[in-house]
Amino acid sequence: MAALGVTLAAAALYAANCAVCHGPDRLGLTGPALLPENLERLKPSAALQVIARGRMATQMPGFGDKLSAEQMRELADYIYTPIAEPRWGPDEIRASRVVHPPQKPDSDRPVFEADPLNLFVVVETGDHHATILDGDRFVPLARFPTRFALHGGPKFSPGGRYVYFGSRDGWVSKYDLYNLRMDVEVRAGINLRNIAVSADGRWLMAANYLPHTLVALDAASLEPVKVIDVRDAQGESSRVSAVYDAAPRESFIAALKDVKEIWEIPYGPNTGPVYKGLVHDYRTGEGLAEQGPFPVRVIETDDYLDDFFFDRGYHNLLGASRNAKTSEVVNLDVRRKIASIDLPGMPHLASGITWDWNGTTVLATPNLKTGVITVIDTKTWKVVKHIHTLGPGFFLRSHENTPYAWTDNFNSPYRDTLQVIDKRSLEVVKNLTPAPGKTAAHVEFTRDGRYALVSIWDMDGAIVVYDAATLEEVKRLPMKKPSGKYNVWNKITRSDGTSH
Ligand code: DHE
Repeated sequence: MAALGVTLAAAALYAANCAVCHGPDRLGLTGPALLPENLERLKPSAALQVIARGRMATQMPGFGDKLSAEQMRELADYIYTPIAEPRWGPDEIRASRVVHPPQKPDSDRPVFEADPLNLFVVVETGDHHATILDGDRFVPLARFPTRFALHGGPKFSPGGRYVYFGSRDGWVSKYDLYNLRMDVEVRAGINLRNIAVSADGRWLMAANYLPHTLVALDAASLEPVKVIDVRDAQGESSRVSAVYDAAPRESFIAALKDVKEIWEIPYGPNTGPVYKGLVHDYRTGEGLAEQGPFPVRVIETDDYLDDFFFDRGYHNLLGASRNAKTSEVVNLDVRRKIASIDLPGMPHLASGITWDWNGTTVLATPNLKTGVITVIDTKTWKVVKHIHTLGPGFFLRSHENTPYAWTDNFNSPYRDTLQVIDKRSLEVVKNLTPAPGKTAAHVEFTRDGRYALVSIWDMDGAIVVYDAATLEEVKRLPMKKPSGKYNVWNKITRSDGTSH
């Protein structure tokens, strides 16, 4: 009874102080959602600090002089209390859509002089903004607010005119790079992992942790086309860890967190979406055709696989589980495991890259728990080398026109130091510390591969531009905790050295 009383008191405190921004149901409004699933990355003690002092560079005020210490603790406990899985179906998604009308008629050509294919989209997580950078002169062309806490790489339309962002809170935003303006936004979920855009630019698929859905949107209007309830044949539902566009296969591939399945969802002209309106239950028929638009082909796996890397042709994927020490190679054509690789360091396969080496193609991946870059032959699926680094890293990047791959030591005391690996000798050839004491991570090259742009992850941070051949710094642009940066050309041409 006492516990119920405390919860009721906390609910009242929440309604009086928080609901106006975070929503009466805690699903988020102008402020982010306050649910255990959305707060996974924030310790309760840190949440208490935010309630007391507010959050810098956001509209979150501090309540330290309004509420007692006890009331703030009750509130902090309350926001970590689970709620029944919220309903977020086609109606809620459609109702959330925000269209930003243009100030003047849109141009179908870029409104600036810079090369539209050598732009960088820089995500600044410090104050939830994005900067559009001219990749030849390294000058910002625009800076605009984004939704709270973007995650995963932004995705581009095939010609590079539009860029799409996904936020951890479920928002999908479409930005027009030619007219430098936000076009339309929609909330596809409550807790979203990432988004993928089909190779033909017609569809966008959003992967959600909450609810357990994949949401197909029309990429032009961001109207929902289909909400797929994610369950295995036994009815067990699953969070979706990530969704990828497998362009050569004309399909989306989804990694599932809680069931031992990989899902392939074709969107091409033969098996893809014939627009028949919304279909909610994909398991209504035996064949793909009966499933309506975006049918699901299920591949059963031996383990839970929630992080993927695809070979160049998208015939095979390497899948890792956050819990296992072994990764599985799954052939998507025969739809079964063809090899397993011992990878105990928790590989971060989403950051893997490939290059040609000694007559074969190798895949290299950082590891989140061990200070090695693992290099794997994609013909034999055998480990070629473990390249030892200063500490566990997060991202790995290169470009066709450079002999070097760059990695970080994000999860270690050496997080301020980047390491440059020679792709021929598979040796570390240089350490770079652009801002001592501040995390340096995530590299992206210009479209010609001449320059490498590095993020300094700090409120008083920067993008540091290096000459990719001499490894000398050429420019430094102040930014607010820039996380990733994404070059239009490298993305739309699916450069081997970058994420897709
Ligand atoms: Fe990410 C991409 C998963 C934590 C920054 N991250 C991805 C992708 C996956 C993934 C599957 C590829 C999807 C895509 O780009 O479309 N990330 C995970 C996790 O499972 C993990 C470890 C825990 C979690 O809670 O999500 C995780 N990621 C982080 C962070 O803590 C980072 C460093 C800071 C942040 O802003 O959240 C972070 N992840 C990124 C970035 C990318 C990313 C910047 C895009 C990389 C790219 O170059 O494409």
